[in-house]
Amino acid sequence: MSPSLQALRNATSLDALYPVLSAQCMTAGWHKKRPSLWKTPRTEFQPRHWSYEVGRAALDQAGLWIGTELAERRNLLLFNPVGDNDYDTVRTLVAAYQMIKPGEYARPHRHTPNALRFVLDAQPGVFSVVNGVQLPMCTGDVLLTPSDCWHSHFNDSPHNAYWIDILDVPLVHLLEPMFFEEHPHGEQAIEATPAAHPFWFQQADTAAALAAAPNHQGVQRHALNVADHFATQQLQFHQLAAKASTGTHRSTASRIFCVGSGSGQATLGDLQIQWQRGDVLAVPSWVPFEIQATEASQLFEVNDQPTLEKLGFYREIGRAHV
Ligand code: GTQ
Ligand code: FE2
Repeated sequence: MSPSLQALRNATSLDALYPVLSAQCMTAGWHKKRPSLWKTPRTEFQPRHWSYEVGRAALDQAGLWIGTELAERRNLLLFNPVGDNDYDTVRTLVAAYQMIKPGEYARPHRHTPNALRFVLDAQPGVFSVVNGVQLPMCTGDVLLTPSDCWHSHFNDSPHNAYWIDILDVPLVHLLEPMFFEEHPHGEQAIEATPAAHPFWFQQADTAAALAAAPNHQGVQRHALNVADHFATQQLQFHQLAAKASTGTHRSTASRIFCVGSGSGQATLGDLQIQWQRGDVLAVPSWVPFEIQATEASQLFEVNDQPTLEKLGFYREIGRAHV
């Protein structure tokens, strides 16, 4: 008989059994350290707010010493201060401010995580190149770089350009299908410069769609048509009239809001904050939240609702109109 079987047979009580089990990497389900099930969602992630004024000043300052040659990307990750996390913004998504200076080239690479950019400040001449297609980055635009697409960014304008990156890297960390590759030639040949593209959502089109959307007590919403390219994330704009509110809502999705224009306040769980243009709000899973506009405002939201829906885990309370 093996020594471990012998030790099991020799045990004369449950307490004597546990260390023998433990040596075999077995734990008695009735004797585990932590509960494995609980009544309603719990998250360690905190509701949070980041200021664009601060993020932009930090990127300007960093830009004195770090270039895209060395950094590949000059980005500032907005991490949630939970445990030793220094990357994830919410459980499945990371948000970052990125800046690129005139004449700089952020060299191409590709990765399994899906990425998107919401442009905060860019003059004509700033571009993302996605699989050889050159797409302009103008203020208020959203650009997709779906999983495994080559992407690089460059700035031929005379001013620094700023945007917010949102990626599902934390989801890829959880599920572990990470692949990353630098482009073999260090630059992408430009094969097309289209006037419209399914990866490019221009602010003028967004504004028109929002204006035509149903109005629910001063709130109009417009979802971007990304489902064919993005399996994990949903993207939508909210237009709030002055003094309008989203109403209180909670769901099992994690959400990131970027302020495109305007200003206001929000209640995110126990956190009360004031927001303005360019700021980022993080709403972890099951945190009740309400966003109120002081002046007419446009918010851009990215959430992981499609991931939860595909898995059958999406639940929500509140908000009749999505
Ligand atoms: O622009 O390719 O903020 O790959 C994080 C990872 C930006 C990018 C980020 C990235 C990028
Ligand atoms: Fe990237």
